[in-house]
Amino acid sequence: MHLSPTDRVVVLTGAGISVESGLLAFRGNGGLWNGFRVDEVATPEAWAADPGLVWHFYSMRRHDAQPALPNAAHHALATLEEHLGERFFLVTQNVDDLHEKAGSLRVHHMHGTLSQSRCVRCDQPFPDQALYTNAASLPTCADCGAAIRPHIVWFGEVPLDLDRIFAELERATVVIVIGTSGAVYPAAAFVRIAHQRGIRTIYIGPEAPLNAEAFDEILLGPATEQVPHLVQQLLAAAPLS
Ligand code: BV8
Ligand code: ZN
Repeated sequence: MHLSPTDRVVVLTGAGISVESGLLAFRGNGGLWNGFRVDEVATPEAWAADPGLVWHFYSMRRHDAQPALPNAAHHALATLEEHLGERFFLVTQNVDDLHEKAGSLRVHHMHGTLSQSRCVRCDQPFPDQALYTNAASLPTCADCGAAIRPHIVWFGEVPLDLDRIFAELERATVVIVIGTSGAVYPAAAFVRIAHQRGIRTIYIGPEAPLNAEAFDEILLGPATEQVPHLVQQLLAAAPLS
């Protein structure tokens, strides 16, 4: 399929797009992160109970994400953004910065980012690549003294940018979902909104997601193969009519 000059594309990515860059996905390896169950360390309750453990978990992921390089799928999406401009909207569930490293300029991290922290009281995210692995010296806010936490949306917390995301889903003509199991809401519901609007919905990944019924097309395969191929098709010049 090729795009018309009025098509608007929304892309949602998940952990699967970063797998070929060496970053672990959430499921598939028993839902464990180096021995941690994500829903045990990625919740406000876990933070209240043991902030040292939570900072250890996120410091490990910061450490893994820093040297990681974007792959052909990230680059293909940066190319799509370049061609479509404001008719392209990228929202990611990922907290790594591989889309940015590939050159994507407008990346909406609905679940926050590893490369930022924020004071639990001042609530203003700031760039932070530090690793906090000593529970006895966790970071506190220079302005108010309260605890500094990862700028991550945990289970039970409200995702970021939802108003903008829903607005873009209402005016999209194509929704493409890449590398996400469809296990977590509200992200897993985005494709249903698109499907109910009767617009084109495409999934890319090695296996069908849990919300497979909402997709017109499921392109089975790894992101680095399927995404560049799909972007090439989308950008191919429309056949002379
Ligand atoms: C909220 C940051 C209220 C943390 C994350 C019961 C029923 C339904 C829902 C709920 C429920 N109980 C609680 C809820 C709500 C809960 C939820 O959905 N829980 C699930 C577990 C049941 N959701 C929340 O709490 C959310 N908040 O609901 O607030 C609200 C809602 C709306 C409006 C107002 C208020 C907040 C959830 C955010 C949690 N934070 N991330 C961190 O990163 O540490 S979630 C985390 O898991 C990811 O960000 C992602 O969103 C999610 C799923 O991960 P995926 O990206 O899908 O990765 P996964 O491993 O699952 O799948 C990988 C996929 O890649 C696979 O499909 C695989 O096939 C594919 N793949 C593998 N290799 C490749 C590949 N694809 C392509 N190429 C490859 N090479
Ligand atoms: Zn503060």
